[in-house]
Amino acid sequence: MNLTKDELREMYRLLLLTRKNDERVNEIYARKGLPELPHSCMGEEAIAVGCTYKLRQDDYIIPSLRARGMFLVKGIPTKVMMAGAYGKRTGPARSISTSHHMGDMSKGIMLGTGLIGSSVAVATGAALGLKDMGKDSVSLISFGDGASSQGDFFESLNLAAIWKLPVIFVCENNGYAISTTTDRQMAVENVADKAAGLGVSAVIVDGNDVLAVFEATQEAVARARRGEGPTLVECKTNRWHGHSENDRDNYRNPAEVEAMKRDDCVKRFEKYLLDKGVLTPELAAKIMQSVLQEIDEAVKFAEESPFPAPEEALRDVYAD
Ligand SMILES: Cc1ncc(C[n+]2csc(CCOP(=O)(O)OP(=O)(O)O)c2C)c(N)n1
Ligand SMILES: [Mg+2]
Repeated sequence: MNLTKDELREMYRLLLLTRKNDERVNEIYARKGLPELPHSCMGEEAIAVGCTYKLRQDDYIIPSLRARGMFLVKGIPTKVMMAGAYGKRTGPARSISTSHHMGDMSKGIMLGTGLIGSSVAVATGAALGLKDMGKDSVSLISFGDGASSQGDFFESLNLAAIWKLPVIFVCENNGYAISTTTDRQMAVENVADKAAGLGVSAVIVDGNDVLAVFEATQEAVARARRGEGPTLVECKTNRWHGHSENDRDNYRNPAEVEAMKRDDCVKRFEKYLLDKGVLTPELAAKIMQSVLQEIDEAVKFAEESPFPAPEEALRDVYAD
């Protein structure tokens, strides 16, 4: 593994920032409501951080609904994400887009959509464009197990395999599509099994292990840059909350959710770094303090920012 101690600590900070940001947004939503309905990524942070860490600025990503850490790794400021949750003018694209589907081409983030599965095709098209332009950049898309049963998924993987496109398909398999368990929406056990039938290399990793996700993705990226085509990285993970913060999650046994929380990807990485001596309790406390301060500042920024003016709604929608 090619990571320095500073890089490992930075990964830990990003994991913690993703977790604490999510916690804060959920808390504000529960207390006083927010224009944007939060879809918690708690339990799944290791995938977002692991698959995006060390990507280049000119690699293109489309994060899923539950991959908020990908924005942070790619350089979207916490305060911009927070302003998006508040629907403020300082949010992504003046908060015309939701903050979980935002795009910023200057950072290599393509705009996603709420249409499950559709972005898999967009990312594949981007990979075709990169290949045609002769670049060695890659396109990386994250999506859920539910999305892997949409037609877009099969068509995209099929073409990506035939044309050896530089695209990495990162599946966050959390076992649920809203309330539907994976065994009720697919007849094979793994999403990776679907890739095999389409000629796409696939690997299954523990999605709660940030380094396992990082290594598998880095390998996939290297293959893609060498012109060897697409890879599907299936990350097995857990969704701690309901589908969204207004989902009462009454279809799951609380004991099942409690068991998930015992395998906490942030705590697991923290323990690993402490055992290795990369982190000390003092340093961990310092990182925690700086993360909480960053989030406090983001909340202040979002609360003090103005709402967009109504007449701005159509700006950038139609060409002049
Ligand atoms: C085409 C389409 N069908 C249905 C929906 C409603 N919907 C939103 S999220 C979701 C489930 C997604 O499950 P999964 O892909 O496993 O992602 P997860 O929420 O578990 O991260 C559904 C059915 C949608 N947004 N788009
Ligand atoms: Mg799912």
